[in-house]
Amino acid sequence: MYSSVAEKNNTFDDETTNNSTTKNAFSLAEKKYRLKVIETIRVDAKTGRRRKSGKLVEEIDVSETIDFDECVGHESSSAMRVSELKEEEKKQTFKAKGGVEEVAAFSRFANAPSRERPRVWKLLDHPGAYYVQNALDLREQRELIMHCVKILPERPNKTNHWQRLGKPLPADLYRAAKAGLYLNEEENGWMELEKPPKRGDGMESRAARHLLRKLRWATVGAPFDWTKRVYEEERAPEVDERIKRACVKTLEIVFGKEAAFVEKGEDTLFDGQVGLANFYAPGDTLNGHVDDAEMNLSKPIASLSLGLPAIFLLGQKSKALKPVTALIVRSGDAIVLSGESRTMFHGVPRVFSDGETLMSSSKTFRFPEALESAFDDDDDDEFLLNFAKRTRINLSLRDVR
Ligand SMILES: O=C(O)CCC(=O)C(=O)O
Repeated sequence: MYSSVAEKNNTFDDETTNNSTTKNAFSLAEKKYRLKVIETIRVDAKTGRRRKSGKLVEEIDVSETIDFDECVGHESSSAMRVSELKEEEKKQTFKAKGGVEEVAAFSRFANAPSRERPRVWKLLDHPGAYYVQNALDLREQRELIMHCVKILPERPNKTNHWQRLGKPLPADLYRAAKAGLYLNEEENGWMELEKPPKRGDGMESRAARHLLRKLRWATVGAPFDWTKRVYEEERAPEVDERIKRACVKTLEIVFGKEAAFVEKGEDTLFDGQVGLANFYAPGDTLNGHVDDAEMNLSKPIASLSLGLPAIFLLGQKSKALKPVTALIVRSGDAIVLSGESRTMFHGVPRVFSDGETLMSSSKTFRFPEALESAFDDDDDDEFLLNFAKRTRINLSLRDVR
């Protein structure tokens, strides 16, 4: 039930000290928010036999998560809106990065309705980490979703399917899924079936629609070798301009348009040569890990959320350490990890389905209605929207040099 969208070699659930294994702060937080499905049992009155009668989703307590949609206008204990910081704090925050540019970056969005304007939150317990609300407008979100679903599963980008099959899927997974085609493994192509497949004949798992639903990750730019934990730079295709623009825009919102990311005395601009798209179905998880395979850890990571809402956990440099902050991440928002936070543990213990309600907090999580209306009425957009409403996509871009 709980599949890991991207298997990270550096993930482990417990930390062992003095021969005793103790649950650490990060694993406990993951456990708290994971989807737990309880099987309900019915006892047959006549025979006394116990039968599985259904499934229930256990409620989780989200009272300790930070939901930025509820933070507007007041401070939360561990997050602070950058534009609301006092002047003195602002100077400290942007010491090497130039508060002036930050203000300029905001002024570019001054004409947008306030609900759609980007807002930057500084995560006080994780130095260098920022949450950017409304980093992407609706048009950008739709375009990126379209790119992730139609283009990223294609060669030369690596995917979980390529890794599992030892070779790439035939071209045009999206078109094949839309047309209801099936994988013909012998000819490495797509084929039509005259009759719908029978249950258990193995063909269901070869349906292009099934394969699209089971897409879990795709590389952006240079593919990552999960075994050796290195980027295969010699095979590097260019990062798509749309993805690069969206990530650079996010970094500009946080650090300012002209900002050089001054770390360790070097002036270096973000280049964003490699990235990853993660695709999550509701209930999928990404285990806690640190993104430490890049050569240059002084550069920030921009990480964009699209589609379904989720819980993102940000811990410390060891899984044992507190605090671990739980954020509700929504479509169009972004997380920036820079400085100290760049090597802090993070993960995704929960992705919500569209319309999922938590009775205890009277909260309903949704695929955003406004985003739905950014899709057209034609066949193509309808298919895409249908997929997007059942998926969370995370797009991240980083520097390896
Ligand atoms: O899905 C997310 O928000 C986090 C993704 C992530 O941590 C990663 O790809 O390394």
